[in-house]
Parts: sequence; C-alpha cells; structure tokens
Amino acid sequence: MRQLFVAGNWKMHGDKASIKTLVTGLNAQADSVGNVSVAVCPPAVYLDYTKNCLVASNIAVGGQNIAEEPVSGAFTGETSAAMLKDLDCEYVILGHSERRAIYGETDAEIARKVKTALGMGLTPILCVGETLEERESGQLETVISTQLNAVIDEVGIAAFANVVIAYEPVWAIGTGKTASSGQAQEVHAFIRGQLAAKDSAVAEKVIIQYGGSVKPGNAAELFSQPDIDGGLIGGASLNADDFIAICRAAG
Ligand code: G2H
Repeated sequence: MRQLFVAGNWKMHGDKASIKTLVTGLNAQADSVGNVSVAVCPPAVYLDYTKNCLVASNIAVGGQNIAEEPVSGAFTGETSAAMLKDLDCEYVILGHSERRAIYGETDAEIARKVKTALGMGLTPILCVGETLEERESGQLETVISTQLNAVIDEVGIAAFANVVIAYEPVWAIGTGKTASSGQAQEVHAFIRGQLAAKDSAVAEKVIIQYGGSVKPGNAAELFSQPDIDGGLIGGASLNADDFIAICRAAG
C-alpha cells in the first residue's frame, strides 16, 4: 500500500509576509492531515525562511529546480542540489512543464538533473505531461513514454524506487480545467504500466501524483483512483486552508 503524498508548488509566488501567514496557517492545522506525506516547495530564496517558519514536523521542504552540476561552480544564477541539502530539503521538482516550455529544458537535461538529485540524496518529483494538441492528435502515450524513458535510460529503472512522478497534463495547469478522475487514472495506469514492463516491484512502489488545478473540491475524487497517489498542487497550495483540505483528502 503506497502512502499518498501531497506537495505544494509555490512557483514564483510569495514574500516574507505572505509566507509567514501561509506557514503559520499550515503549522496550526498540520496535525489534522492524517496519514499522508506532505511537502512545500517555495522559491529558492525563501527555502531557509520557510524552513525556519515551519514548526510542523510532518511537513517537508523541497526546491523547484536544481543545476546539473551537483555542488558548486561558476554557474551564475543557479542553485545546486548540495545547497538544497544544506537547507535540509528532501525533495526537488524537476521537469515541470513551465521549465520545459518557458526555459527550454530538454528530456536529456531533466534526466541529468534527476541523476544529480538522486546522487545528492534528494527525492526528485519528476513532472511529465502532454499538451492539449498532443492529446488531441493521439500522441499522449508517445509523449509520456518519451519523457519517462529519457530518465529511465539515464538513471536506470531501480532508481525509480526513489523518484516521485507527477503527471501534469499541460492543458490543466493553472487553467481551472482539471482532468477528470477517469482521464487522470488512465494516464497514471499507463505510466505505472510502462514502469512495470521494466520492473514490476518498482512500479508498485512508485508514487504518482496528479497535478493540474487540484482544489479542495476535486481532490478526494482524484485521490480515490487506484493509481493516483496524491497531488502536486500549485495555486491552491498558496492558501493554508485549501492546502490542508487537499492534504486531508489524501490522509
Ligand atoms: C501544475 C500545478 C502545480 P496548478 O503546475 O504543479 O499548478 O495547481 O495551479 O494547476
């Protein structure tokens, strides 16, 4: 039985005042979430501040990106996996569709970043997902398996025991459109099947989160699907009551 996992992707949102308010709300309600793993992923500059504000011991912290280079070097503007570890982060989101589309991250780069994260003892939250155009032209499975295989080829299937996958249909991100629980389950089962073809024990263990306009009102239905093991939450993770309600739906 997999333990469900809900992570908040704060993206490029927040300042010290709003993070203080948000984390105070999370601290107050963290005891009520039940049996679920929880993490928040603030912007890199606020990781340490967020960690210091967090009193709840059941909420972990993660980054939203790392450099390929694991420790340090002449890479202006970058953050390394070692730096995230130094700040007691447990997770890092990699390959989010915004990184792929806006910053041109390729499958190969993302795969190398997954390898870097694993090597540093961080758990990558590897995002995969198709655009509406890709879905409507029948390329969904090809797109997802290409994104997955790039990483499997780089790190090996056994390493996926320490990887979280987030299925995020691009057309459902921040749009208010959520994949129906049936649509999402279908893709989650496909992802697990792709892994199972290579290693069934690993496939059974891997957490596959759903992401894309998850809200308190649709979380329980999504999380009740057999292959949906929690969520990667954007907009709704910026409000403590909403995020806790989503965690409770998984707990
Ligand atoms: C998808 C998700 C978080 P939102 O990007 O990764 O954001 O919940 O706002 O659609």
